[in-house]
Amino acid sequence: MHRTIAAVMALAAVSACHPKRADTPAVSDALVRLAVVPGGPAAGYFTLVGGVKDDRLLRIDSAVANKIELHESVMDGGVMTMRPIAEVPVPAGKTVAFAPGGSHAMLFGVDPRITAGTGVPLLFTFASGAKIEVEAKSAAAGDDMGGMRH
Ligand SMILES: [Cu+2]
Repeated sequence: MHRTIAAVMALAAVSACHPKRADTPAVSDALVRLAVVPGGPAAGYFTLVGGVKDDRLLRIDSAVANKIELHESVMDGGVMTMRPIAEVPVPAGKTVAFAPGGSHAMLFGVDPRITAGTGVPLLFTFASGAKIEVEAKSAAAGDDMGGMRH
């Protein structure tokens, strides 16, 4: 619990250094759904809101995951499957949601110390050069999305 509070305070301090927030896209509602099977890939969901200019999300990194891929869900012959996407357009002022059933981030090799409630630090890198760090909530595979609070 104390670690979570410290992380939130650290993020607040980082945010305070960048008052011109509308210049860059914003990231909110970040949630990492942990794998049902320990060691399996976790799924990341979040909402992007474009800044004053069009931008593109290029990648997401985390100190607690070996690799993070951006995926989109597509229908292929009547079967829902997913495929990697190289980048995500974030038009100025538009909201882009990464949500269950649609686009998501896939986290591979998540640190086993990450459990529901510990939180997951994510660093979003955009084509403009903007880097936005957020602390995603971590939830167990079975947790109801309706229980998400912020
Ligand atoms: Cu995926």
